[in-house]
Amino acid sequence: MAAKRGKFILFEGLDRSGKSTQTRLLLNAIRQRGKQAEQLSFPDRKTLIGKLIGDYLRGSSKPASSEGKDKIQIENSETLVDEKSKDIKQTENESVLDDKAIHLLFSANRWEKQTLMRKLLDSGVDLVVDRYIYSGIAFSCAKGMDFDWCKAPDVGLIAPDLVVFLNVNIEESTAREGFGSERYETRQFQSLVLKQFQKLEKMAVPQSSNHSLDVVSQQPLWITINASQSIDSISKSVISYYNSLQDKSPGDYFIFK
Ligand code: T5A
Ligand code: NA
Repeated sequence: MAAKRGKFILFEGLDRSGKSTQTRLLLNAIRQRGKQAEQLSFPDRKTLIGKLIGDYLRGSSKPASSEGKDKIQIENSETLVDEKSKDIKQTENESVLDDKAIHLLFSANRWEKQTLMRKLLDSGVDLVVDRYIYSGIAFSCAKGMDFDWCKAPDVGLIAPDLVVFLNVNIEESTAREGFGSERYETRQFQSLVLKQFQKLEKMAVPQSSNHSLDVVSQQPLWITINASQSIDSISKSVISYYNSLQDKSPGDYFIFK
């Protein structure tokens, strides 16, 4: 075990807010100092669970709320079920998963990485993570699901030392390259998700607080950065927050409550 554990930095934000870009830049900055750092992204689409999630996300560009309506209509109409049984089976294979089931899969995808994450942190390796618990809660609550229900499966996970919320203007993120190719990628749904992230932000330790507060409150520090700035100036702010994080010993983590 290393004398100091690695730091756990998490990027959160709407789709196309620049998380992957900033994850890569922070990772490079840490490595340039000769420190070990690893990147993790959630969902991790390479695991068995991640493959199911990937199919779900690619399956439809419609937000789940509108899909729910279709499902109820199908369930209530026997004739429609007879006529369309083939279609229904096919749709099931493609992308129909109950909102609660997909929520639990996203959470399970985080749990399946916990042993690895602890091992890396305890051996002094920094973790730079692209989406985690907060995306899990924000995207599901944006469908109208209950906050406590959504939070419950993630309770007990290692929480990050620092959450960097990339606060992008929706007009801008939805105009960025590639937007609209996956489920959840509609302007309307993204604005519902943003409201949920803003609720989570209010519950976290505010940016202006003295950093020692994070130890007292046992909560990760949350900073919100204007993600419409240049890639370079966002990266500079992130690195200065990273530099101000306190050292901790192996095994000494925040645990998500
Ligand atoms: N989800 C996820 C849940 O519902 N529950 C969960 O528990 C979890 C973990 C996963 C989806 O699943 C949902 C949320 C998501 O809808 P994903 O694989 O994380 O999706 O995909 P995205 O979030 O869409 O990730 P992207 O890679 O598409 O977006 P990023 O990483 O935020 O953005 P990035 O860095 O790739 O940048 C996008 C574009 O913008 C440019 C980049 O060059 C790139 O072209 N860009 C900027 N342009 C101008 N100014 C800046 N500052 C810029 N920064 C980046
Ligand atoms: Na996306």
